[in-house]
Amino acid sequence: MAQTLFINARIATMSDESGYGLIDDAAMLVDGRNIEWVAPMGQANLPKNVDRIDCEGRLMTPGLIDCHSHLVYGGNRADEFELRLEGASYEEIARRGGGIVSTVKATRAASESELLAQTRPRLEQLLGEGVTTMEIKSGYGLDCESEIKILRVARKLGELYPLRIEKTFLGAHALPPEFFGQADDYIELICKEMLPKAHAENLVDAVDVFIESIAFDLRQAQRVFDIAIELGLPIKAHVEQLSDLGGSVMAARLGALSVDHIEYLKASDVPQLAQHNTVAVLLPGAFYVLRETRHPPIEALRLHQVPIAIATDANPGSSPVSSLLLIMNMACTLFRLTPREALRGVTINAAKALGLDAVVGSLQAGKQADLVIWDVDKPSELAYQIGLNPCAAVMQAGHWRKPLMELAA
Ligand code: DI6
Ligand code: FE
Repeated sequence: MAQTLFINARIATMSDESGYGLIDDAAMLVDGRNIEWVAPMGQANLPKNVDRIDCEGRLMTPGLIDCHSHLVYGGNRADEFELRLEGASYEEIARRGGGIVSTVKATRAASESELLAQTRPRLEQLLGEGVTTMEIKSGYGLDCESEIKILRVARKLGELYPLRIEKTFLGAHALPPEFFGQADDYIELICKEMLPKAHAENLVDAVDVFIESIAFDLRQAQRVFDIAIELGLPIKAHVEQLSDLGGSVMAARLGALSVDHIEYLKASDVPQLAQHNTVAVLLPGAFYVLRETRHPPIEALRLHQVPIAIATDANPGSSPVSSLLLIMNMACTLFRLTPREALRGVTINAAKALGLDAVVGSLQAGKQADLVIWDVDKPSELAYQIGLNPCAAVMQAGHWRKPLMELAA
């Protein structure tokens, strides 16, 4: 099996409890798909006759992980963006058939190959920034066939590009127009047909529900989660984004991998996340676009040592964002996360939010060799710069995705 030896790297291993796990002058051996060892240069026994990459002091981090996205959708909402800035309200736009319903229409109308073509540029942007694992949700189809179409496109992207895609079923994202006034009937359809069918096609790695006054209530969410748990699928939830319905506590008690958004989560409910090992996923892109002013309970999350992840929430309405580096900056500037928390949020804690932390998210022996080499000296530079992409090389599962020709010793 091919071996690659990295030397003279500053490695943010992200393998300790709360820091960067920084080794200033490090070597690392990759054997096949996995990391064999990581060690300070002075203590390493450097093998001969292997591919040797001199990082010349550059920073190496784990491959980045975007643990919450709605990347696959049809059309865009630029017109709505323009209308809103010209004074139209969200309700007016919705009445004119805009908003989420317009994305559902465009997504239903698009063929699988059209959806794929429309998603590629967004994914390629993320790949260019060193993303090696990506979660993609359904939720703009809202009927059996269209939800399955989105999940097939997500799977296809994972076959076409060298990255890992985690597929999340979010049939309970919004009420489709044809079910107006019949939310319980739509939930019934999800439980009886949509989710079981998608699962039978092996298209579901996790199940998500949007719990909110404009989406689904606790009782409806519980029905979907009951089926997910019956099928052995992990759950997660969009919760406390616009109001506090108690969705975070409910999802955590059911063992949710993550609760996402949580601007309206009460600090007094945070211990329940800690108790159930649930990750808090913060989405500063949606906070920014919606000009939200209420902050997630960051101090309480820190106090109770709840792992914090951050993600793009890439979607055409509230977060038309295809840059995880920008999200790191936003998390620091808008939520006052530290650069260290931001990097943990797109590596080890994002891996936890996907239940993949035994495999990816940090650079340590036995984990998959997903890594990025950056043209920077210090990890804080990744969150600090806006609009600069210092990604110099990417390896995924031991294969060069973006090779380091110029760095080869
Ligand atoms: N929360 C959001 O902000 C988006 N979905 C969700 O669950 C909005 C989706 C859209 O406007 O298209
Ligand atoms: Fe979302």
